Amino acid sequence: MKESSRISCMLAVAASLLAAGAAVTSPTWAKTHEIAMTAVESDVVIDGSGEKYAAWTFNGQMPGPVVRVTEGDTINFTLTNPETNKNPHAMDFHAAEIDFLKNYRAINAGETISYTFVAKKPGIFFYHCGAPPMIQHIARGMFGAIIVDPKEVKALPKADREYVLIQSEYFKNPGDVQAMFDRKFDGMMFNGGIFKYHPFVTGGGMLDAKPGDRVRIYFVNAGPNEFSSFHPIGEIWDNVYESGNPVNSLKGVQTYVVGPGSAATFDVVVESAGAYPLVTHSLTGALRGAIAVLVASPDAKPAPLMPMVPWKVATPQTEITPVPTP
Ligand SMILES: [Cu+2]
Repeated sequence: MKESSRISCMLAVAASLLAAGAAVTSPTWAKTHEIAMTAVESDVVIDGSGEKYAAWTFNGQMPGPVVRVTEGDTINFTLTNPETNKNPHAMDFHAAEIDFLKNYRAINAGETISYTFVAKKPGIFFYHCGAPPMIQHIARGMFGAIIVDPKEVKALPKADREYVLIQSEYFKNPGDVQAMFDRKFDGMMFNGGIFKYHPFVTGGGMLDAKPGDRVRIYFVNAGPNEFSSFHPIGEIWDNVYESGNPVNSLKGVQTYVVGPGSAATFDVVVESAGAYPLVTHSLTGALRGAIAVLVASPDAKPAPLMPMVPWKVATPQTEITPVPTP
């Protein structure tokens, strides 16, 4: 080989390596998302009678907003802690793989923090405030979900309907940190409400589906302490994906345990019209609020990922739930 052709060959190899490197760091499908949230210390409604709770939240709602990106996407995240707040706050994304000390540190009221991460692994992930005492910041409402869709669109079967369901414990005295350490919860919530998706309870709603639908539940357990034993009454999970990753696939599962700080994707194909309560089969939780009734009916309407968040109860039905007299 002549010297000139050897050099041009080496240049071609170098160029192809550079191109390959560029493809690794910046794949053509990947997007960049600017995601900003604000820590808001304010009341939220936690049951169908309009009961208020002194929550700490992301963006004034419990749970915080659902973040949805695709595997390989970059997230530029900013958290603002307004001067009007009284407490430090932070943000920890379980979908990120970045330094905890630098990025998940608590910021004081009046401060802002920004960091960047690439959502490298597909699935459903928890996010939460990590400011001390973390047990209280999560119990008071600073949690949410981020869905990282697989870049391969056929990695999961096509779902007809999708919902995000986040389980968390309710402590009636939001200042009683000792009760949180002692696991003395007063209620169990799905998406920040007690019996929020129970149509027979005052102010309750439901999750809608049509018979034959493949319903996908992105399920997160915010805790802070209790395990969820997630079960569809009258049905069987067709598929469960641990952490929502398509490679972690189980079939024909009756009940699946999701620990605090974990998540899984559950698919159920509702065979026929009817009601299918989704519960934690740890019954102290279900009977204190963690029941979401999936109702299959031919005239089911389209629904958002997280129905009734934030929960606004316009007219409490006092004939069913008496107003306490002072
Ligand atoms: Cu916080």
